[in-house]
Amino acid sequence: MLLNNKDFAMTVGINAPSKGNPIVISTWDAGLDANKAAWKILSGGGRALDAVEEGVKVTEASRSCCVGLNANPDRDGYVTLDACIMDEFFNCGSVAFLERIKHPISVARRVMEKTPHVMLVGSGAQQFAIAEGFPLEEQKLSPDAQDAYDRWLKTSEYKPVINIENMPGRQAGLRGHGPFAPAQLENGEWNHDTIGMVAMDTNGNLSGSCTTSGMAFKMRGRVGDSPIIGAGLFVDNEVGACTATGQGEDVIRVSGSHTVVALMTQGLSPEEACKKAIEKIIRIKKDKAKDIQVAFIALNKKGETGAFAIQKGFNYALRNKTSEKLIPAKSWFA
Ligand code: SD4
Repeated sequence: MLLNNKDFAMTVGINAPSKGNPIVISTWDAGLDANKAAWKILSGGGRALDAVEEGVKVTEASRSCCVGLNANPDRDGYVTLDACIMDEFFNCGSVAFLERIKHPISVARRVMEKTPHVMLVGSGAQQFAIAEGFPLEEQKLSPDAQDAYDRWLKTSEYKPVINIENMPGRQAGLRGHGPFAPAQLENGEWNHDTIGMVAMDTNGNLSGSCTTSGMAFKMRGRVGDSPIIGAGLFVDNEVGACTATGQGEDVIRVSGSHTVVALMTQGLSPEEACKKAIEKIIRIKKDKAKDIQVAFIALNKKGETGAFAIQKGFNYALRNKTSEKLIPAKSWFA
């Protein structure tokens, strides 16, 4: 039996979309500035897709550890960027391992709109970006990234030895579980701060974006969850949208953002759905869960939002007609 929209909404426990009440949420405190740019579009009646692109472009252009060309490099000293975008029609576009392009999110959108593909990577993605008129930026680390990289080189015992990747983190002199991409940086901060954004426009349509430089000092060529549709981002315009931040490998293995949206389809609230997906990761990782951070934020068709993280300290930024704020997320570990 085919369900019409109303039947479907009842089946999944979701009411008619909250039309006329635009909203945007995004990860971490950098989301506050990103939301401002998104809000300009949403409050003027613009499309959620445009809002989530313009929003995260603010972070891509800013001084950031973890997003855009000013961010930390991979272990060989190159900044490599991952991004994806998804609209209300299941259209999606993505780039990964992209170098020297300032706005990977806009290249991802061009992949979505101008090619028959979903994902372009590496030199092919860069070639496409240049052909589309994106300037090729200088290959140079920002002063902050150069400092962080120089410090990391001193302490990491980085030796490009065959199979060194197989060495346990401790032997390689690093904390955490990724030999060359420590889960926590030397100052104790988690090694990530990706921006993921999901929004609903005045027509009740949803879109999302996600953009990152990935884990600092990652292996060259490593790609995380952020450019992977279903992992770092997923949008189902009948139900809701979700985006992820944190240890990408552990988001990918549970198709994190898709899982959250699927749970919302079953009637769970955004927070309950994020929590269940985090619990799945906790069950898989067992004792190792205490060494990683993963967080999800989600928005449903009613305009309700929620989040859940493995570790405390994660927050997300929300903007709608009545508020502009940072919301601390609940977490598995207190
Ligand atoms: C990754 N999920 O590449 C990204 C990193 C991240 O905040 O979230 N940074 O695994």
